Amino acid sequence: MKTEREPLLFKLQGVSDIIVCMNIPKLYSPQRTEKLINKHADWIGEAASRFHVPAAALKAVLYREMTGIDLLDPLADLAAMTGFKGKHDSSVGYAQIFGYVGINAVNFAVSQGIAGYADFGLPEGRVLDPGRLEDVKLLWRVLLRDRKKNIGIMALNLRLCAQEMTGTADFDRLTAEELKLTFTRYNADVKKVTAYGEEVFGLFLRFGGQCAVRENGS
Ligand SMILES: [Ca+2]
Repeated sequence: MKTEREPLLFKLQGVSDIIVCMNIPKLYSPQRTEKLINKHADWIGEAASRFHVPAAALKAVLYREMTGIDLLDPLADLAAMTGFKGKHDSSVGYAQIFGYVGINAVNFAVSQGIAGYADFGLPEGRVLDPGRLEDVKLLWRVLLRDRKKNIGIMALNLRLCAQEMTGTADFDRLTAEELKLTFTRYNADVKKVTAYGEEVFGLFLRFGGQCAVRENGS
């Protein structure tokens, strides 16, 4: 016979555990997300053409990330902003990007001549360091405060994800499987396609995206 208050309550370590047990409402409904994606179509189109990433890929990731943001997500950002419990980074903004991830994405783009630090209001003259707290805070604030730059850095991160997973950042060459791997990498540091990768690929097709077809691995 079960005794009162166990086993669940004894497992609860704090607020974060309680939150896991609750169904937290989302910040953006699918309908509102679609509206915001349409509203920012110009920013998305600009990032797509400047950074050579299909607009459909940007819309797909944005849709998946935005519809996943719950009402408590801003609390994690507040903790990062104030340094609460030593926290200085969080997945932030429409595209839910961590500061250190943004640094890696921008560094990659700069190394390829695709973008410059000044494009994102960042200081020129030295390579940003994802292990340096001040640099992480700097990039994180850009991601938090500037939605257009958040979308731009998402595009650059997708380029880096493609490079890591497929050996090229040229989206015109990516097959369906390679796109799934690229989308997977946006969300997790794993080598096999996840449900997230499958889901975003489905969204990519829904937003009009196309993939390359290659035979014999050529
Ligand atoms: Ca977040």
